[in-house]
Amino acid sequence: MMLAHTLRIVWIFMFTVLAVGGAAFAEEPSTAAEPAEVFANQSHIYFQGPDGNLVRGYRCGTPEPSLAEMAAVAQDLAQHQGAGQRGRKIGVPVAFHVIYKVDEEGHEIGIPPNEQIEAQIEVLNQAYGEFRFTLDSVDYFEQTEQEPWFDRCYQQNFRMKRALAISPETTLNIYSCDPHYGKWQLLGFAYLPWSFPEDDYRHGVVLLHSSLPGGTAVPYDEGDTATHEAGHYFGLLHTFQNGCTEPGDEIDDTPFEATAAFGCPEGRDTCPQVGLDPIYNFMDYTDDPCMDHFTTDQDVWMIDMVELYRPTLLLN
Ligand SMILES: [Ca+2]
Ligand SMILES: [Ca+2]
Ligand SMILES: [Ca+2]
Ligand SMILES: [Zn+2]
Repeated sequence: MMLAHTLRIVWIFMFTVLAVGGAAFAEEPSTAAEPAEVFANQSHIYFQGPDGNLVRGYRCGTPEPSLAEMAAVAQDLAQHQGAGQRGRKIGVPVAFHVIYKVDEEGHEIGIPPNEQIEAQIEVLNQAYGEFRFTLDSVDYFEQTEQEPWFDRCYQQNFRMKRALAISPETTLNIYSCDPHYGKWQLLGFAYLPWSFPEDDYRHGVVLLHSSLPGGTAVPYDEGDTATHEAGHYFGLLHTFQNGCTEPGDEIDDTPFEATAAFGCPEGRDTCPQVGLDPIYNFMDYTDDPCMDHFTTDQDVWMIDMVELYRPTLLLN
């Protein structure tokens, strides 16, 4: 691939990070929202595990914004003199962090092939009309007893990111690992752009390593988990946010949807408002072969959110 020569492969060994980690984070909350709240109303999904058996889990662990939070965003937006269309794509350098473990027999678990990482960047570029993603760096972190961030990259995601994040104000940090909530596997999660300042290490996208394009997590194996989670990173909400009630997902050209759609339920229509459910949209919960686009208004919304909350990205 043409980007291969630009890769900086940085091996981060356990003790270099231990020196930075340690005691400082004991009182830090593990996640921004109570996990019980995030998953309270979610239906399970099933997908293929590495051994071919079905795994039960959740599609997305991104915390939903409250109505008060959305009102504040709407107010920011109303005062915003956005250009709306910029005429050129916004550059988004990606720092890709591979978190893995070594099992008792010495096998490395959770290291995606380089081709999958490069294919993931390509999937993002195909999905996003307004952004141009480039793979800026790839680094590898082997989990330790003290820093078990392959198995516990959800619970300890703030500690992990604090140790590994690279320039969050100019760079999209993506972490691949094995996120769980209790016994449930997560495909991925992110935080909305107004959740923290733009240079906060807690931003970024965390992915199940086998959700990369060509991974084993069928039917979530086209890399659309990253597309979906990056959508949250750029401020998009789920298409079923607020159900059939205003303001929905804040996007005019995505029809209201009562609940998340799974699989690919053609013709689904769960809200009385005009339009079929947006089941092909990247911000629903359908299978990767089903979801295939963002809408024009979602593109405009993401640019507005970058202008409001990630202005430093515009300097790339
Ligand atoms: Ca909508
Ligand atoms: Ca409808
Ligand atoms: Ca797809
Ligand atoms: Zn989501």
